[in-house]
Amino acid sequence: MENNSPFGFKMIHTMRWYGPNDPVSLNDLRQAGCTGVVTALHHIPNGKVWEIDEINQRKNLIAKAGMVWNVVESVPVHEAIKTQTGDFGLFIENYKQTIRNLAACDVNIITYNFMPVLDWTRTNLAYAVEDGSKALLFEKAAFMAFDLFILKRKNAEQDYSTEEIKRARERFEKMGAEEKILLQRNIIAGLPGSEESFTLEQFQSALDAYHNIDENALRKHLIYFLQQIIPVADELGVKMAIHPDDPPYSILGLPRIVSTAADVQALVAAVPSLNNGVCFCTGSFGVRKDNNLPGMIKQFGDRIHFLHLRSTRRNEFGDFYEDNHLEGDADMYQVVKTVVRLMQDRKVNIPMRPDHGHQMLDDLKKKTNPGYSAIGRLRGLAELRGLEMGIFKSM
Ligand code: DNO
Repeated sequence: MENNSPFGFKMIHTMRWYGPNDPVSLNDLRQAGCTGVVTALHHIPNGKVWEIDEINQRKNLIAKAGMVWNVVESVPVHEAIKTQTGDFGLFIENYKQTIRNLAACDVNIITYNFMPVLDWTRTNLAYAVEDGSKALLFEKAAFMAFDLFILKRKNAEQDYSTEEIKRARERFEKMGAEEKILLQRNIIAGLPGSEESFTLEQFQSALDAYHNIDENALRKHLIYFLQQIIPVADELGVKMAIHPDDPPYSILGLPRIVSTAADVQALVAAVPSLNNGVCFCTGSFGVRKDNNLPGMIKQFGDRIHFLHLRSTRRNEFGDFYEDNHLEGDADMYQVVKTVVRLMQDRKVNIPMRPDHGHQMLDDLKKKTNPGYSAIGRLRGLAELRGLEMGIFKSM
């Protein structure tokens, strides 16, 4: 999409679509103002090759709806690759083949993550915001209560202060039976897009697989994976975009290695190719005060291949909820301004999606994928597009 005017490069507006079973239709996305779609072949088991036929079918479905499949989110990384156990060599070969097949169909940006066991984690998927809409919440006390008193993870208390344990206990004692079940389900039964779902026993053994894997070991495994796949991406012009940890710190004693600028820098230093890139998620990175979002966009600008724009609001207890896209702790004006400048410098249009959205208006009556209802995301996209245009025109 070349454009020769001095300020010609704009974000490509997309939304995530979970495929034909998504309650939000492709036509809904189109009407919300999307030109692009972000999707994955969720029906293919983790670790298997995505065949060209399947990829083309999905691509054609999107084209028929008048849009383009811009980004894959995600080609999941099998746990065996993260732990370097079992058939991990085979899973890496399969991953390479999936990259080749996607490239053959002209789908050239691939998002993935390297979070052990769990993808994104929240404790409450229907947190009542004062305007009557519902948001996603990570409540530290509830999370600790799950860890300490429901999962009863060995040595979990070593990860928390005495004060935190007291808060967790008080929180747990106030929970009814139903709330406990819901909390457990929210954490381990798999949020939309995460490819795994566990019972409590399965979950414990998945955690046990990381018994001997600390941050250094996990980072080595990720770097090994990158050394294997990035040459394939280089050969085919595919951009790999790693998604940061959400939340961006260790949970449940698991190592996490994509939470800060220093984490990303370590990956860049090990595998410098620009195809070793980032899905810059302002919602995930933004939970940490020490992550300077515009600064990180400048630092890693040449390898940001995809943007998740959303803003969280944190408190002093370590809780955060997903605020409206232009509110919360992320300075979205500075973020979008930095992105607009970056795109002109790089002469590229970077795909973005309004990440998540409140369940609101008519969607409150519907069964929706948490975070992925139509109207909340439509609001987010509309606000972000407006912000972008305002910045763009005043430059
Ligand atoms: C949550 C999403 C994540 C993301 C993966 C990328 O809403 O941002 O599930 O897709 O971590 O692999």
